[in-house]
Amino acid sequence: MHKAGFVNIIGNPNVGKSTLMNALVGEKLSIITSKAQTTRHRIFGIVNGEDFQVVFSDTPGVIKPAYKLQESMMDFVKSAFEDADVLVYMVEIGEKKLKDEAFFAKLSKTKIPVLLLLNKIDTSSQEELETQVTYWKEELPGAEIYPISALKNFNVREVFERILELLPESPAFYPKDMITDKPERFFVNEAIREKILLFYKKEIPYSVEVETEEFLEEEEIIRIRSVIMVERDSQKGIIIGHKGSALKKVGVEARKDLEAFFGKQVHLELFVKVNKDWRSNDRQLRRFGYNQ
Ligand code: GDP
Ligand code: K
Ligand code: MG
Repeated sequence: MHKAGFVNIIGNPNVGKSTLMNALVGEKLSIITSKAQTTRHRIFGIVNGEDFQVVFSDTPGVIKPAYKLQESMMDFVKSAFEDADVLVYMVEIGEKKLKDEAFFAKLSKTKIPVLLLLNKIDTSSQEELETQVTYWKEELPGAEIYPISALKNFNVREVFERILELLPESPAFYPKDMITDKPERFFVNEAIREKILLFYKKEIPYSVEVETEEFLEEEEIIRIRSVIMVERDSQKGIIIGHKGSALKKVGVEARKDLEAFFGKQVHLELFVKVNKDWRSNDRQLRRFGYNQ
């Protein structure tokens, strides 16, 4: 018997959804930072076995959209609700229910099995954990609760085993050597965006999009040219930094990650361009893959 299906990971920003997906897949598919809105797209992470294929979806955290980019981020979350065989609803220890009431109501009513993962238990006491489990049992009586630590890989295997039990009998949906739906350039863009999230303050990371114009794989080396798009001239200066030092740091650190990810030497060239108000422009958003 062969099992296959879709498992969608949803929850508030920063609870550890991307950390969990990477742990399950065993690859750094999703970028991770301590900032909300690190994940902007819906990303598949596929775990293949001889008699199973589990297609995990990492999604952006649930927020109330303030501009068009965030609206399409929330469309990714909505669609994650509809096509799942299992829903993984992640909360972190200490957190109360979703800020979006409508979303939470939908979660309470769904016919899809829900696994409620209580994450970051490495940071809590036994007493606090027990209080939280009691709380969530009352809030979401239909869900199965698993205390986990995605970061320390605690109880992740158990969750995976339970998911396998819940999956329907089905042939595989994707080739068995496929681990993601995203092309190579997507991971280049994301590696660069992760460094921008890490190294720059305030609104800078939220005003940035990255586009890879060239990805040339040669025998010994991959040659990459990417453009960092900002909304205003002042932001361009900040990204570049004094004598280019800030941009250089982004390049060096992103290159290290990409060499590990592709298992090959990487040459990375970065440019900065101003693309006015791209976050509010439908045509630009489509170009960057946000409108489905
Ligand atoms: P997402 O926004 O839900 O995708 O969350 P991320 O996976 O990006 O993680 C947000 C932050 O929480 C990062 O700093 C992670 O390192 C941290 N984090 C994730 N899982 C755990 C965990 O199990 N324990 C602890 N202590 N931190 C975690
Ligand atoms: K995050
Ligand atoms: Mg994420």
